[in-house]
Amino acid sequence: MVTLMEKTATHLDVERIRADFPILKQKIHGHPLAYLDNAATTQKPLSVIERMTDFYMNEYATVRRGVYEMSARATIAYDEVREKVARFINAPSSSEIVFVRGTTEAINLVASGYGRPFVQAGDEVVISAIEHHANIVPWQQLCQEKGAVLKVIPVNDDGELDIEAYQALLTDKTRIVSVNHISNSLGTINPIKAMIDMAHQRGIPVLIDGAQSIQHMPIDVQALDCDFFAFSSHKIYGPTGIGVLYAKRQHLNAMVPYQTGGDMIESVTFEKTTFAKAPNKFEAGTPAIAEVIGLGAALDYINAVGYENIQPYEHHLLTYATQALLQIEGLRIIGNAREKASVISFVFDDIHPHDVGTLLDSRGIAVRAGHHCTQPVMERFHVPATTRASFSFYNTQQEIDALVDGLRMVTQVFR
Ligand code: 7TS
Repeated sequence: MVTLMEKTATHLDVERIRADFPILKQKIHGHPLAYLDNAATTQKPLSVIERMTDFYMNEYATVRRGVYEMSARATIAYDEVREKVARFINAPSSSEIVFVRGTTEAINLVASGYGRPFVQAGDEVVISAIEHHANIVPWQQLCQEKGAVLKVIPVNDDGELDIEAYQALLTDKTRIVSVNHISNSLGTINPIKAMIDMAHQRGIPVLIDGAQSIQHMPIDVQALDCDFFAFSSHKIYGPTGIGVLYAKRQHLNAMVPYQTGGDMIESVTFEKTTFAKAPNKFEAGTPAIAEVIGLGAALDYINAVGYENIQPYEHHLLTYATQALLQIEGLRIIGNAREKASVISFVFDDIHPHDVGTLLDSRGIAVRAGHHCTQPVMERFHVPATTRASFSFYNTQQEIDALVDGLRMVTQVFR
């Protein structure tokens, strides 16, 4: 299917983009849907939906196992997506791309596969104060098991990491640094290139949790020189149940398998098993075949729209929304970093975020209210929860106007 979009260097035709996303046309409680929860998950363009449907209708078969034609074709299509992912993030080789269920599984894989052999008692793991639970708990568990120490980079009142403090946290005992590229609850874009360079000066590998950056900006893992990069397909307009771990080959070779079973072996006897090479070593069991195909279609879609068009437009939405929200009496934005993605968390000191979210929903506006799986961030900013609006390139200024009107109603109802 040819997607309906217009690509020019400076202009994004949002109405034509929206035509690619059938779900956006609906009404919720009688109001046009304003889907502003893109940091949680993104909607799917027709090209992704139709590619997966077509695959199931005409091409579906298992991969890497069958001798028959359909399996061979499915395997080729599947392997092509691994190549496509490698090109998308500029990985040197598709053998450095491991398919996983999502960012959460990617981080767990590294905490287990890298952490078990290389982190010992007394060693240190560095994360930041603004991580998603997916980039806290696996490391905390590892540290507990090993008697290692979890160190946390502090964050200032604007939501920016304290880079001097970070540098001071890096020691001869640090075995890995694991930080997000963009905070899901504050929108902060972290200076990851500088952070990676600082860690590398001491020979420390760095994992970048790219769950939030992948939908907003081009990623070049070679330019970043990160050791690991993790993201989820569902946050870049692809299906759920599939994600990517990029890892440098030397790490993949040194890491131990995370799960064992079919597809990840070279040979098995009752006495001994030898493992396949990466990436297969880390992909036990029948993979999420149609989801991989869908991810490939999503990457094609983003390439066609172009980050060069997405970035300025989303930045415009961020600026427009920030200015408009600050006009609302009593509204406080949590997270005022100089470098921000199109994610805005806010609170009213006298109205609970769940009430805000519920009232907005009654007007068809979908936002997230809660701790956003970042409880330590809520504690740091002394709020129980926030309301979060997060914008994609398919959102419009009118939807932000609807959000602002909705919030004015909220303040009238609750005051
Ligand atoms: N890391 C970050 C920075 C995230 O934002 C998320 C999901 C994850 C990891 C986990 O990704 P998953 O695909 O494995 O679940 N963040 C959110 C969110 O902000 N609202 O819902 C999910």
